[in-house]
Amino acid sequence: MRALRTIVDMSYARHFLDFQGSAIPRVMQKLVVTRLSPNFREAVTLRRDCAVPLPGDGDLLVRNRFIGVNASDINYSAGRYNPAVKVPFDVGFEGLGEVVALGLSASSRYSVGQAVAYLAPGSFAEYTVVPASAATAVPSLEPEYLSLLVSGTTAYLSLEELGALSPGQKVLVTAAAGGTGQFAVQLSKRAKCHVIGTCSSEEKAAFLRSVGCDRPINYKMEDVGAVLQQEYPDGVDVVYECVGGPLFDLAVNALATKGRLIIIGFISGYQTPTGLAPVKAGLLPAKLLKKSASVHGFFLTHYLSRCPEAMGRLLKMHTDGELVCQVDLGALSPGGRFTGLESVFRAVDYMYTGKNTGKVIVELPPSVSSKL
Ligand code: NAP
Ligand code: X1H
Repeated sequence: MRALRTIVDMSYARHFLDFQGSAIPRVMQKLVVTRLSPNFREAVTLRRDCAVPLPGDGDLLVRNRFIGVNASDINYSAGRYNPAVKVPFDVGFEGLGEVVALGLSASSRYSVGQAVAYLAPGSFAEYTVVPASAATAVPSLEPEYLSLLVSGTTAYLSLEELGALSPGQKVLVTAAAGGTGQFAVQLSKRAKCHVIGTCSSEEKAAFLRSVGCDRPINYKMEDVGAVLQQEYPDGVDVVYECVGGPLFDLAVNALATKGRLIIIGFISGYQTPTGLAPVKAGLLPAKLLKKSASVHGFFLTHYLSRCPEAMGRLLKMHTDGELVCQVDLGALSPGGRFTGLESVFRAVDYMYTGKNTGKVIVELPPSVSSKL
């Protein structure tokens, strides 16, 4: 009944609606793409006078408490997802917060006050309207749960659909200490594989060891190609490839007979004008043929129907203490913890200087998001 009343009140007297002591305001802040560019600071503007949106029948209105930063936020702000897109448009793929209002048909599965994580556009805002089908109930408002949503499910589903992992196989993960790489490492260990992970610092290498990575390679200190040739002369069976460019070429060369390389992304190219990270593709057909090896692309959007199942499995592993969800809220970044929408800019910069360990997450404290 409370849910029904809430949506009715939302429509007619939004300003006066009371949710557990804090009103839903009429206006809010959000980040908006105002100019297409992969330079996030040039592309995106913080707007302070936006109307708080109303949920439709099948929707939730979520007050965001944590928002997830993804490498591809800059592909989105560059208009690469949809070259026909017109500015202004909302940005941010995922968030975690509490349901503050909801539509009638959404009230059969969700209720006001519930903690949810969601995968839907426009999360870089104080409030976001989310289709109920894009949300997952989570036990509490902890940022760790948000790391599972895109980053965790990407690793889970890509390795399950395309990895064909079996015990004893060798798995190479690039950007292994990052948001999604950390899960690829742990899920591969869980499948009893030998895991090699590339990263850019000794701190990240130590983190990788702590989550079971057998052979962290700090590419600032060691030559990745040489390590792979000397220590893995028979090659690696699976590559979870996030970086692109020269690292992609090294990974292709390192594939074992019947090896599978999964293209998760190519972050080393995203800041360039084309967004691409060139590889030596000319030799690729011959290299793959000689080894009966294969290269697969994986894009989470094409596997959304399997996300609830993946999220359920990952949540259980985490609750059972079998999966570390490393989150990076910027405590060690220049300028400190990422708090408030204005700090999304710093969080993107931080990711692109390669400093993050785990999933980059920005907190929107309740005092900020409930301000009238
Ligand atoms: P992330 O791995 O947490 O952060 C980026 C990491 O990549 C950095 O810490 C750095 O680690 C490395 N890096 C950053 N800039 C780089 C550059 N210019 N050149 C080389 N390495 C750089 O980010 P994420 O959001 O989880 O994304 C990782 C990859 O997964 C991206 O390619 C992203 O597009 C992809 N992804 C794909 C899907 C999908 O559906 N296919 C879903 C989620 C993410 P080190 O230098 O220590 O390696
Ligand atoms: C409809 O399918 C797609 C797939 C990818 C539409 C757009 C893209 C895209 O913009 C991406 C993308 C998305 C997610 C991700 O994790 C990585 C990437 S890389 C990328 C892209 C980069 C440069 C381009 O010129 C084209 C696409």
